[in-house]
Amino acid sequence: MTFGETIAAIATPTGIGGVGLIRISGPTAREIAQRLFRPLPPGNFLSHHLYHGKIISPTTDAILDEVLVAFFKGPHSYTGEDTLEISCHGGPLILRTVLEAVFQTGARPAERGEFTQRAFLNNRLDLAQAEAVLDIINAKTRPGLAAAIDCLGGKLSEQVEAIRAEMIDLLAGIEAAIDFSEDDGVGETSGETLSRISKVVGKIIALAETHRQGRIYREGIGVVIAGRPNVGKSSLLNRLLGENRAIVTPIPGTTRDFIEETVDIGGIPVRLTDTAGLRPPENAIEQAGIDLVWERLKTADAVLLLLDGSADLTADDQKLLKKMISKPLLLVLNKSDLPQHLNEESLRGLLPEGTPPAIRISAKYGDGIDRLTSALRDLLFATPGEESPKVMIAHLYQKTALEKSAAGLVRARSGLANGLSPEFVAIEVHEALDALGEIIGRTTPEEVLNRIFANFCIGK
Ligand SMILES: Nc1nc2c(ncn2[C@@H]2O[C@H](COP(=O)(O)OP(=O)(O)OP(=O)(O)O)[C@@H](O)[C@H]2O)c(=O)[nH]1
Ligand SMILES: [Mg+2]
Repeated sequence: MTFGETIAAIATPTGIGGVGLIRISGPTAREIAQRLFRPLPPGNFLSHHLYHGKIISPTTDAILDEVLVAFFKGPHSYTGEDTLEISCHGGPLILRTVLEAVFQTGARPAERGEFTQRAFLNNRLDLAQAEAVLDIINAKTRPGLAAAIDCLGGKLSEQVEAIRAEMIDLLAGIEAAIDFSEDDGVGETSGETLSRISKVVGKIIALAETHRQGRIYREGIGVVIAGRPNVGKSSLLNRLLGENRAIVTPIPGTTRDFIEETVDIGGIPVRLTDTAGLRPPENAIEQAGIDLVWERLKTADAVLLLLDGSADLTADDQKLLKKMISKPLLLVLNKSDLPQHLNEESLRGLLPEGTPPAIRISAKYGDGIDRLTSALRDLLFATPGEESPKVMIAHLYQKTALEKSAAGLVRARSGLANGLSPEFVAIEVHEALDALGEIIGRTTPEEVLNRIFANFCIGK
């Protein structure tokens, strides 16, 4: 597909660098090279060749920069259409000036992600791969980067296509049954069909379950430090960060706003949030701070509930514990350097089975911090040392699409088991197929596509 308009943008970040790249894609890419580049090569610009020369202003012929240009003839280019790349000197003004010259030849500014969107619409990439481009750019951890590279290479797409193929096969069998009369032996094959459906459902669910790890690797994880005032939350944040980021005082209610910083825990970026102490608020400022804590807790992946080990468990502590029990929770008893009053037995009855044992630390002096970080790592990766799956999904809409697909198949299976006529069973399988297709962009609604590409930067 060629689009009517040629688009152009600076593809490198703003600021000063060795080289800055301008990207141009569309039907007039080669014409633009002919208008702006000197000396003109004999004949024409050849695809996949690099030319050294100057860019001139199309209005005054003034030399704007000394550059390298590369021309890529569609469909053998990133977008699938004719593409020109101009490597300029990497200064913001020079890039702006050359880009304006490109606009003077009739190209228009590219929207966010529009190059990749064109690549997708020209079938150079499917949606899972297009998303992987963004994940590669944004990768924060090595495992996250490796997963995104695999996804761009087509590993997720291959797996989804393989499941689709099985579903299409199933559908063919079910649709064939529509053409036969009821006593034609459909009953005999349906047992086999049921177990094939179950197998496919298993595969889809297994892929959906990789979302938790995929997301951790892609985005890191959010951990909120919560507790009563003065138990040492800010001291713990400072200790884990290795710097005095948050104010610590003996006055309860010191922290009002939340403070968020990222620390590396075993290669996983953990966004740690220090919060206001939770108690009945004394004024509107404190109330606002406490409201924020509950907001942050809603989206937290895990909670460090901090208690003061040198004091008895209070009624407020117990209330907080009860409210947080639904989250992955680590109980931390601070101030281990002082005589200890908080008895772990008093906690046991309050916690559900399987809660990891409380950890005693001294945020002030650093005791127990290693134990705390390794317990946190174990909490995040439910099975310690768990191997990461080969193919992971990193985006929520992918998980939702998989769940929708599995649900459709489950309905098909129970329909079949209950003797529903094959026409209706086929409808459910069609829905399951469509849902699966959303991951690779076969059936993705346009507004979802637009939202996805709007997350890209300009020039990608
Ligand atoms: N002895 C001892 N004192 C500590 C320890 N951790 C914190 N403190 C002291 O406890 C007091 C409160 O510490 P903060 O870190 O400000 O407590 P907080 O939970 O952030 O308090 P708010 O912001 O008011 O909710 C300060 O005087 C700290 O020095 C510890 O491990 N041992
Ligand atoms: Mg504080």
